[in-house]
Amino acid sequence: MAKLNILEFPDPRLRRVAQPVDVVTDRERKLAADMLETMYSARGIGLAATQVNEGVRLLVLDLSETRDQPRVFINPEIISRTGSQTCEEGCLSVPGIYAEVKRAEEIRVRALGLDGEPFEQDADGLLAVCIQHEIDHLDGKVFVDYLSPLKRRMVEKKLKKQRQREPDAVA
Ligand code: GNR
Ligand code: NI
Repeated sequence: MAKLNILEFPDPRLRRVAQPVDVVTDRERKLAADMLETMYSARGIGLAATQVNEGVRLLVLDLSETRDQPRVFINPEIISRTGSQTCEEGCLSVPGIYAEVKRAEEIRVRALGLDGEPFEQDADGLLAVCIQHEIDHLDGKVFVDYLSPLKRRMVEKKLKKQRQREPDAVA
């Protein structure tokens, strides 16, 4: 396994729209393993391939306290959504920034597993938030896109200041 570099906002590569996986092969299994290692090392609860500069529709998650329940979604699609919830979100690509985002409360997701087999899963609460946040990454979106222009400018300023203080911070 290998730890991968995480792109940081406003890197334009975070804006690329990821392409569907055609056939699930060892390449996807290796990428998923490397992404999980990267996510655990950075103490995140999710990671999308876009964030590690891979243009495929693959995301990994682990919301367990014990950090031993990895989940992988390939070509994920939200097939239904109901209600709304507001959650304070963070993002490994926007370090040190937290802001409230409104999203669907309950979703049903269809995806392929690492075995290439399709499955469907219902999600609510933080799991639903995380899946929506990761699918946004695959579509080239970052959570700060939901903030007002003023708040987004404040985020960009804060990130610039942070980077001046620690110019070579590597995750
Ligand atoms: O680690 C993460 N925590 C988090 C908290 C609230 C809402 C969404 C997230 S996802 C984030 C990891 C990440 O950046 N995934 O893309
Ligand atoms: Ni993120």
